[in-house]
Amino acid sequence: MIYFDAAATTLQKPGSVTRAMRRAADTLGSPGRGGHAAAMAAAEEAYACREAASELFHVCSPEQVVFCMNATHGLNLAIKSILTPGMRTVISGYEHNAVLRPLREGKAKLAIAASPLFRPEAALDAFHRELTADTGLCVVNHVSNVFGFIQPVSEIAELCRKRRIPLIVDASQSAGILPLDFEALGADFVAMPGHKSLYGPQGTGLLLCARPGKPLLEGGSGSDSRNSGMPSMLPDRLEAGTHNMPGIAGLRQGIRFVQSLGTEKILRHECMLRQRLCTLLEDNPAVRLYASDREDAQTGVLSFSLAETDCETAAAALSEAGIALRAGLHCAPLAHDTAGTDGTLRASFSVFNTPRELKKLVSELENFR
Ligand code: ALA
Repeated sequence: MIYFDAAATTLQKPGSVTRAMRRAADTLGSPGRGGHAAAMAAAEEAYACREAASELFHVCSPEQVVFCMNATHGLNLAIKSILTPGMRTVISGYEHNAVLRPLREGKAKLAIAASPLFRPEAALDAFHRELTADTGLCVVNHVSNVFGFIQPVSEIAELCRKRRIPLIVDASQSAGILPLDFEALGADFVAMPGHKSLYGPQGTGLLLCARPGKPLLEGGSGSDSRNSGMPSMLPDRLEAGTHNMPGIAGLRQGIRFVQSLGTEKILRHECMLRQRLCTLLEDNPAVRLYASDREDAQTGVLSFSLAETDCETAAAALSEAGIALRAGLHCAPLAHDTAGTDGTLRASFSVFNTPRELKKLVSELENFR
């Protein structure tokens, strides 16, 4: 199979990830649950993963790195830690349902800082306008999962800091691809999955926390057990229940893999594939590309549509031909509304994809001319 769906999940993982998961399943107990060798080894592994993440994302202390099941879990934790009903909440026009649904459930008063695709300056202007004095929260994704649009998150964060508005960043599509400096950003929370560009397994995610936050789950933490409430300190406060140690061990190796390559090289490779695919598809009049010429505005994610064929039908045909792409709304209807699309085909790459694989996709798309 040719796999171009890294924005959903990276399928090819470094060998070190799967080896670490196997070793963890065979040897690790649970951190904080017992003083025996297996529990101690688990505590060391979990701490080493927090350390690796805090190094990669410039988090002051490894304790501020909270393990989650995925970015959705982290975003729910973050949003529910800050949001109160009726709170004016500013979001970009490219947010995912992982942001929209908890905000709606929490009765946020939504204000959308909408801007055209691949125009970071316009995005910043929209946030400038919308981040009014009565705003209680701002949530923004670093990169749109549908279009790979890189939002000016540092500048938005600066606005939020100046206006004293709490900020949550959804780094689902940027963690492992773009540099991310948590301390410099000054966000309250940054959520990310482990299973996309950090090359960890499904069932892992991280929430970087600048404040203790409110637990979504209460239960055993392996600490402060006489306390009838959750401990006040991180990470225990937000990590009730037994940890996913095979996942955490795999994620640690995924982070090490990203560190060994460097995000700059990873981004360059994925953008090179996206640009080559654009060039190769230029001759096909049935294809409409959603792409930017600006290097600072798009990652290696490319959405496109076909003149005569609906995207789900095309994705099914491509799947038959052995090519995996995601089609439809990508759980982000707002992004499509903002960009004026009603579903797209999306090719998204990882470091394991090669230019040779693009040719097969281009040739299959000839069938839709
Ligand atoms: N949000 C993920 C995607 O874009 C799952 O496919």
